[in-house]
Parts: sequence; C-alpha cells; structure tokens
Amino acid sequence: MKRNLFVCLLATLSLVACNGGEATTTSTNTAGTEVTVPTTTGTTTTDPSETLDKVTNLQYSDGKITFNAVTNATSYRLSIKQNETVVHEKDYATTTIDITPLGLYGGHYTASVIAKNGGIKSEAEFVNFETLHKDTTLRLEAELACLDRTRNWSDDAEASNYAYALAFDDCGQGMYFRYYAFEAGNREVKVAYATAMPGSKMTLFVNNSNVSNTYSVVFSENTGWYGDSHEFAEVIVENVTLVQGWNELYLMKNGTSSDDPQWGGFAQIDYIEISGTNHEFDLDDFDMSSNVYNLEAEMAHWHWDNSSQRPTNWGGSFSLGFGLGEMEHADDGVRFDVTIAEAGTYAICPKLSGNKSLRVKIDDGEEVTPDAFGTYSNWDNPETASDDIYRVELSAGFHQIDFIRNGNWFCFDKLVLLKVTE
Ligand SMILES: [Ca+2]
Ligand SMILES: [Ca+2]
Repeated sequence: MKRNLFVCLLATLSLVACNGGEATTTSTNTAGTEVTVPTTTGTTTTDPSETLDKVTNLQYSDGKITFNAVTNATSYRLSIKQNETVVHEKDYATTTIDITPLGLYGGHYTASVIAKNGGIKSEAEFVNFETLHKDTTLRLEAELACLDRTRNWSDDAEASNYAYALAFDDCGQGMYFRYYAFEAGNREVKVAYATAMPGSKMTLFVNNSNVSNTYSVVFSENTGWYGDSHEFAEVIVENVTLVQGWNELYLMKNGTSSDDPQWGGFAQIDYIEISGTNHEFDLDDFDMSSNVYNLEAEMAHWHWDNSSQRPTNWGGSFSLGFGLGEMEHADDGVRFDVTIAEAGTYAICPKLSGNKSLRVKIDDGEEVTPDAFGTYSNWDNPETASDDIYRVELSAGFHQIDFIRNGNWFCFDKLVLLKVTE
C-alpha cells in the first residue's frame, strides 16, 4: 500500500495548482480513498503527517452558517450547493458566516465546510438547510396575460420577455394577471406602456369587482407607438388593495365617447410590476394552490360571423360590466387562451344568458356538446357552484377552450374554471 501511495504522490506532484500563495493537490490512492497531499508553498514545507479534524456543530440559523473552530485551522472553505449546482464557494477566516448578502431566498441548500491550514484540509462536514422566501417586486408580462393570444407582438429584441401586448381596439379588451400575496395590504402596481395618444387610459380591476377596488391607469406620456419609437414609459398606480392569497388583476381598455381621446384611447403594454413587501415567509406556511380562474369573455378571443360585433357594456349585472352578445350565427363563439398552473380535474362553469347548451372544443380535441350548463346563483363566490357541471382533465400549461353556438343565441359574461379538489 505504501509503495502504491508513493507512486501516486510522484504522479500528482506535477499537477500542483497555486492560488494566492497556497498550493494543494489531492489524489486518489489505489484503495479509492482521497488523500490530501502536502506540497511546498514558498519556503515553507508542511508536514505530511499533519491532519485537521472535521468541523463540528455545523448549523444554519437565521441567515448564518456557524460551526466550532478546529484546532490549527487557519481558514474554512464554505461551499453551498442547490440541486448539485455550486451557488457559492469561498474561504473564510471566521466560524460565523453571514450568508444573507448572497440573496439565497426560498430554497433548499446543502452547505459543506472544510477546515484548512495551508495545503492541509480536513474532510468536509455537511448541513442541509432551507431559506425563507423574500417577497420582492414581481414582474408579470402583458403578452402572457392575454386571454386572446392574437393580441401579442413577439420577437421584439428590446421589449421585456421580447414581446408585448397590443391591439386592444375595443372597450372590454385587456389582460388577465394572477398574483399571490403573502399578506393582505396595499401595493404599487407599475404599468409599462407605449402610446401615441397621450391621455389614453385603462381600468385596473382587482378580484372580479365591477363596483369597487378599481383604479384608473392613465398613460400620459407620448412615447409614440412602440414599433416606431421602441420606447416604453411607466405609470405607477398607488395603494392597490390586495387580499392574502391569489389575486386576479384585469387591465382593461375602458371609456366613453366623451373621453379625450375617445373610448379610453389606445395603449400597448409591455408588463406590470407589483411591489413587494420585502418581508420573508416560509413557503410551507402557505397554500399556494391555484384553484379558481375567473376569465372574462370580453378579454378572450371572440369569433363572430358578423365581424362588426364588439363587447358590450351592460353594466352592473355583468362581471367587469362587459360581456359578449349576442352569438347569433352558426359558429359564433369565444375562445379562452389560458395558462393553467396545476394539472387536475376542472369544472367548466360558463356564466351565460340565452341558450345554455354550447359546443365545447379544448385544444385539438374533439368537439363535444355537454348537457346544458347550469345557472349559478352566487357568482361572487364561484367555489360554491353546484356540482352538476361539465368537468375535464387539464394538464398544467397553455390551453385553448372554445365555446361555440349550439342551435340558439347566447351571451357570454365570463368563464370560471374550478379545480376539483375532493
Ligand atoms: Ca413583455
Ligand atoms: Ca365579463
């Protein structure tokens, strides 16, 4: 064994790496055990018989890695991995290491510490730890919030996520954003926009309300149309009230003939940003499952045989005031382009007037005609919708759910998707 080790040492001495005056090398003996090879650094030669104990009492707590000092150690190599990827590695001269400046939020990590003295290294000691999630400002892309994906302009090199949303030509059209708030409270919502018609505006609706918790968003700066100017401006909406849990935010073109510009004008939207609280949370304390989607028909992809038809502002009895109607011709209908967070069984609950029997086509599937959709009395609490509704299996990801006229006219207010949890 000694002879083999000696050969191995000779073979590896030529591979010594020098870093900051420290020289080390390691090799593997024939028994497969890693050995630490003492080497020469300047005029000092370390004793090959020296060893260092492993660190003990290695812990993570409150943003700090701590451990007991090792006799004769002069520094400690801290290495932090997440999913086998090294996210931090550095030598420290202290046994209390504050890692909060690394910003490792909301994850599972493994830290290892090796005691060192020149070229001599101890074996590694390990500790697994979990960090809290920090509630920072979150950006949501407008192009991904369109329930009608024909409203997107993609492949733009300068827009956020290389794309933006445009062609909100009619009142009622807009975007649907989902945001999880760890605590209730007021936040700032920043909207990045372009317009060649300053004074254009949209309405921000929060959580499916058509009477309160709405905010006017005015695009006052003349940036020019983005395709010409490549310039977005930003407007901040203050004190937007959010509930704890999932919030649904709708940004809708909205106005009247007396507006200047009329009908709320026009704007192109790149993204919104919702300010964070910078508070830290243990994700295990929150149920972030995504069970209810309130999808407004007026924001989806309508297809009318009569191409002049538009969403209608019917007011209070309609969610957000707007709906689509009437669907009078053979293949009139509305398609919802929606991204689902979680796979599962979903109840399809359309809020309709007129004929409640519709043809339904999901993605490239066969067209089906379920039993007539029910009438639900409590649309403010759609989770209470009765069970005699049409159910489908949906994978996580993007889907197109199309509703098509079946024999008689109908009007469409919104589609509620409920994840069946029992
Ligand atoms: Ca964008
Ligand atoms: Ca509606």
